[in-house]
Amino acid sequence: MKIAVVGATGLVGTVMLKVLEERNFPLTELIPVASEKSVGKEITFKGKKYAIVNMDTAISMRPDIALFSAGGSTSLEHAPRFAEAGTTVIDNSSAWRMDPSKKLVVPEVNAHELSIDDKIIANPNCSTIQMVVALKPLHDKYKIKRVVVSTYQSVTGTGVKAVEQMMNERKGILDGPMAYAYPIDLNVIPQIDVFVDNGYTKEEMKMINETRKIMGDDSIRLTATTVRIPVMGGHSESVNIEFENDFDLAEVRELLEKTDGIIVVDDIANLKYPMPKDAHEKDEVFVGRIRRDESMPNSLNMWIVADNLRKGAATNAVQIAEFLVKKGLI
Ligand code: 11C
Repeated sequence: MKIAVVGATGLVGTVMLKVLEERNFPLTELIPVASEKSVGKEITFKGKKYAIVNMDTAISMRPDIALFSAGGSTSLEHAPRFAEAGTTVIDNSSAWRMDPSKKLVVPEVNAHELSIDDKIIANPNCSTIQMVVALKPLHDKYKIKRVVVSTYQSVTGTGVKAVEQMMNERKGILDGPMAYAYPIDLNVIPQIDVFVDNGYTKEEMKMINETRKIMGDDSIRLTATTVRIPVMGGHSESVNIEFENDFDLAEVRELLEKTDGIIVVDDIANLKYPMPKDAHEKDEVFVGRIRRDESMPNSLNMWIVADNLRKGAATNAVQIAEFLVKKGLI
């Protein structure tokens, strides 16, 4: 199994390599791919050194799977070239997500949709992934009518420049390069990505549109407010859900506890609830503060946290690859 990691030197690419290594992915050859300025540099994977190559070299090596995390325009240009060479691409950008001919996959939710003909598979946005993992078992049981979500998102979602901005500000360096329009340390910015015509941001619209596509149900109504906070380690979400049918709170908890990939941390007597500092470098989605919304019938509140670079990006992509291998779909 030859695996290419496109964008191997970026924040998500680096975590992809780590996750492949940790999960002992059955690869025989690694092909790290990055921009021309990194070509020739070496990365170490499982104690072995691999030279970074460019896109054309990688395509000529005909990998079985290419994990892409190199941005939308790179993906639009190069993912089809890999696919034509017979490689299955799992793409972490937003380029293909809403393309009706491409699957948008969170393995715990809809891996069953995948077939051998899917040569470009889209990996969803981080804030969407962690939410749908928790929504799916509840939707199956009680049918979701409406979701209201507010996010508290880590600066790592923006990339290295944002991490540097926050760390500089923390050290009192206030004239360094800015990833955001405003200081992020000691601040909260109610804008993630650019605004679109309806007054929402692109991040908010991704959460709305991607959730419906992954859950395969356009009848679910959603509204989102996405917010950047000065935190690393993971995204947090306050999620309010209205169901068609009533639920039993103990049963909700049991359903979540039984779901693959979810860890329920909900013991308020001992002040236990999910936090990004605990989710950091973990592959699971953490759910807590599970309680009835007493202002509405059939409604629930919960708090969802996950490492946005892991389950929100790299781990989800590697899990898709694992599923393809297990089911013989490559
Ligand atoms: C953020 N969710 O936290 C974004 C990053 O579509 O994959 C991921 C953007 C994407 O800023």
